Amino acid sequence: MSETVENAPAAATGPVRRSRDVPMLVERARAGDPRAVARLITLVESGDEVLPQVAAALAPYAGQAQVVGLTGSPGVGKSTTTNELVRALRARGHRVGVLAIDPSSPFTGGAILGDRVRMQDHATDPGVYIRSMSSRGHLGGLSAATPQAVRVLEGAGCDVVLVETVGVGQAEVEVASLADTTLVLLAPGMGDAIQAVKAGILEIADVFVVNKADRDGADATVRDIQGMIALGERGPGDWRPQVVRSIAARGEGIDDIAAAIDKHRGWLEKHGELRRRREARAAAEIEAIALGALRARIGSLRDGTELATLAAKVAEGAIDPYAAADELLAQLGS
Ligand SMILES: Nc1nc2c(ncn2[C@@H]2O[C@H](COP(=O)(O)OP(=O)(O)OP(=O)(O)O)[C@@H](O)[C@H]2O)c(=O)[nH]1
Ligand SMILES: [Mg+2]
Repeated sequence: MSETVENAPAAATGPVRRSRDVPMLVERARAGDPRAVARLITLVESGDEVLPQVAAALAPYAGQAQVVGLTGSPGVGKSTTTNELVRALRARGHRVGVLAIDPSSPFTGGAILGDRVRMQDHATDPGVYIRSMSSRGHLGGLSAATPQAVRVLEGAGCDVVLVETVGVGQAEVEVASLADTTLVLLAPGMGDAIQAVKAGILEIADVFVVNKADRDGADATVRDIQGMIALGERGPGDWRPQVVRSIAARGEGIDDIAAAIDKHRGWLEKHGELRRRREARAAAEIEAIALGALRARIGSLRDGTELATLAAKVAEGAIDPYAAADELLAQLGS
């Protein structure tokens, strides 16, 4: 495992060959072979037709890793922080998986992204898998692909999986909310705290990290966030989001971030929230897969004559569009 998982060769071609390969691939991934891990994630990322078999083979290993999401504006320091957290987790002896999700770029098959440069420190560490992922082509989108990639890393024996996403839109918020613990990174200035409220990422934050604390305005940003947290309604047993400062570029504050993650983990377990979050994650996953399948079937209807026939009827006023949509859905069920 002396390489990052992206460097492995492309998956073998031909669905029959791949389908026969699945149990063997999973076995190799279980044994810690980074090429097998890479191929499995590539299958997930590309929405390959053998995915149901991959998911079935990985099902027994579900829930074995702690999943930590890191989100925040572009350039706030997510990758730098991830890199440092990997170092801290390795020092504790954990096996670590990293998924850097890039929702804006098309399917890359693991091509080099800038992110990886900041994680090269761990490129030769056999206890670390690092993978950049983009899945615009995936059935069900990122919200379906990400948990499956997490399952691959769980199957490969990772104790902790760190998921980095750029927090700029709803899809990314969804991905971040799939984690057991979500870190929202902010930087001083730039009205970042206000942006966080607008983007709806405040609700998903378990821990706020004010990174780039070497810059002016860090105190004000911490105060802003604490003010917003104070306004939130919470019951006696509820989690109160933690606020931590860091200078990730110098490796400062990383222990505080790790301590906040541990504290949240303790709270999750004590209140049965870990199970609740994981069930919510599974529900979102099932929904995304089902909607993706439905969308694909509607797409194929669009290529056929059914939709054209219904459209002609609606256009000429013979039926209304709701009735037409009902008819279309009825055809999907048949
Ligand atoms: N001054 C200062 N710079 C930092 C700090 N942490 C990270 N940086 C720098 O900020 C820049 C962006 O860091 P990244 O870790 O790539 O940020 P990111 O959030 O992963 O960026 P994207 O993935 O592009 O959204 C790099 O030049 C880092 O060296 C910090 O604590 N202080
Ligand atoms: Mg990054």
